[in-house]
Formats: sequence, C-alpha cells, structure tokens
Amino acid sequence: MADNRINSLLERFARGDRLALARLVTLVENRAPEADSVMEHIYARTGHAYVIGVTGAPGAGKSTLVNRLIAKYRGQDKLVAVLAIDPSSPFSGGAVLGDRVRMTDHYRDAGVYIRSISSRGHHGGLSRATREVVKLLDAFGHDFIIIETVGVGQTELSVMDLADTTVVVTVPEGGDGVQVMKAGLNEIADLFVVNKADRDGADRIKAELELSVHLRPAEGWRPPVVLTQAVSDVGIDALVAAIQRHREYLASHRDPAREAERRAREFVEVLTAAIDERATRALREGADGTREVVREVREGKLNPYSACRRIMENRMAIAELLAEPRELKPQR
Ligand SMILES: Nc1nc2c(ncn2[C@@H]2O[C@H](COP(=O)(O)OP(=O)(O)OP(=O)(O)O)[C@@H](O)[C@H]2O)c(=O)[nH]1
Ligand SMILES: [Mg+2]
Repeated sequence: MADNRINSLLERFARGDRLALARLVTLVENRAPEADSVMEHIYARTGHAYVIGVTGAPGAGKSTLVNRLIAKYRGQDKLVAVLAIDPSSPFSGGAVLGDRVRMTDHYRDAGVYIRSISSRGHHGGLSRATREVVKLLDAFGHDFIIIETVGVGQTELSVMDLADTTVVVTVPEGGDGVQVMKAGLNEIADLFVVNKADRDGADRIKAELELSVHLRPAEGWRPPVVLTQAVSDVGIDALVAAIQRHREYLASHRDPAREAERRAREFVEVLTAAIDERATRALREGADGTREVVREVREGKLNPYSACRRIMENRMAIAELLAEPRELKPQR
C-alpha cells in the first residue's frame, strides 16, 4: 500500500510535479520510514544543481538579497529553489512557510520553489535533513539552490557545509566586521557582501574584510568583497559575477581526495543513522533477543554497559536489532 503511494509520488516527481516534490520533502524531512528508499531512488539524478549558501547576522538583508538573486537567475531562465533555515518556528516543521520568507516576490513563478525548514527537531541533525532536501531539489531539476540561514549558532551554520559557494552578508552597522570574525564566519566565507551600502561606513567594513582576506594563504581562493544595496537592486550583478567566478575556480581546482572523503562521510552518516533508527525501533517494540535484557535494565538489575555487552556479544540479538521492521512481527 505505502509503496504504491511512494511510487506514484516518485513518478509525479520525475514528471516535474511540484506538489509531489513538496510531499517528498516533507516525508524526507520527517524521517518517514520510506525516506531512505526515496533518497536511493532519486540519487542518480543529483549532482546538477549549484548550491549557494547565504548567511549573516539577523536583519542583514539576506532575504532581500536572495530575492534579487532569484530575479537574476530567472532572467537567465534558470530554475531556482530557496531553502530558508528557520530558527524561529520550531513547530512549523517545514510544512508552513516561515514569515521570514513570506516577503518574496516570486510566489507565483513556477520556476521558483521556496521552502522553509525548521532548524529544530531533527533527530538525525539539521545538516543531514537539509542535505537530503537539497538532493531532492537537485534531482527535481533546479539549477540553483539557495540556502538562507542566520549566521548565529553552530546548528544553523552547519548547513553551510552543503554550499558550493558560501556568501557571508554583513552591514555597515557598528562593529559588524568584528562580529563576523568572532562568529567564525570569515573562515567559511567564499564571498563577502557588505549590504546596506547606502549607509555610512560601508567602505570601512569593506576595507576591514579585505584585510582579513589577505591573512589567508596566497595560493588559495581569496574571497572578494561586494558592496550591495539589496532594497534598491544595486550591486547584484557584481554579486552574481563573483559567485560565477568562484564556481569557475572550484571547477578548475577540483580536489578528488576531498570529494572522496565527503562521499565516505556521507555514507557513514547514512549507515549509522539507519542502524540507529532500526535498533531504536526494535528495542522499543521488544525484539526477541533483546527483550530479556531490556527487562533487566528496566528493573535496575543490569547496568547499561553490561546490557550493551550482552547484546553486542550475541549475534542473534544484533541480527534482530537490525532486521527489517516488518520481519519483527511474524505474519500469521
Ligand atoms: N537601507 C537598506 N535596508 C535594507 C537593504 N537591504 C535590506 N534592507 C532592509 O533590511 C531589513 C531586513 O531585511 P531582510 O532581507 O529581511 O533581512 P534578513 O537578513 O533576511 O533577516 P532575517 O532573515 O530575519 O535574519 C528589511 O527592512 C529590508 O528592507 C539595503 O540595501 N539598504
Ligand atoms: Mg531572512
């Protein structure tokens, strides 16, 4: 039954049905039992999209800037998806768009897909959930995927690992350059934007950032600093050009060892999460080989370490922990 529903969603997804995309995103974000099969199914179609991360202090103008970027890429006939990491809505769970992205001008455009994802409540971690949603958006055929996240907090920032180009947005306000250094944003930046350049002090923070860039090794990529006024659509072409230059730099400096490492890490994460999920469910549902041990633990007769050893040393118990969920309940 469930399989039929998923198959029909996947078929519609392959035909470009945005409702099917939305359903699959929800399913993957919520770690539904079918999530891994969905990922397995769509994986071969990923690898096409370019991922841009946009981060910076609250209110720096990230969303305004993202709106402008969308307009530029739509002007090039590209398909664009935006994923807003929303720390302010722990309960929306991605089903409802957060207020912070509602301001967008592109709601009615079928070439733009906008989604918010809550930074809270992801058992397997926000960066994993985001990576999987990004892969879905990629497989769907988006050319650009823009991830907007507030640059405070490790959880929110962890998603910037997924970006090919990370744009750090600053403003001329007092000491923002120093804040950027403190938050470690300068280390992840491939590109700096000084937005609200209509205000005083933009040149000063630009100089500060350029100075910090010169502390980087000379042979690597040197993040450029771009002045923008997102509200008035000023400087956006320069930003698009800078992103393009970084993209070309990456293409001509590919690092196969790092790519291999990234793939291996992803695999370990997917596998350990699958083991974790299965084992947790089996223990909760009382798989045969573990029931007695769990009972003794609950009664305080067995400490968790001895209990763990007893399970680890029992191949049958391990096999039952990792069995297909449906195998747990014998059908009679
Ligand atoms: N003066 C000026 N104001 C700007 C500029 N760009 C954006 N703003 C304003 O800054 C405010 C915040 O803009 P947003 O785009 O919502 O900022 P944000 O970084 O996405 O905010 P959060 O998502 O809440 O962190 C809005 O009132 C914008 O109109 C700019 O270039 N100059
Ligand atoms: Mg915003």
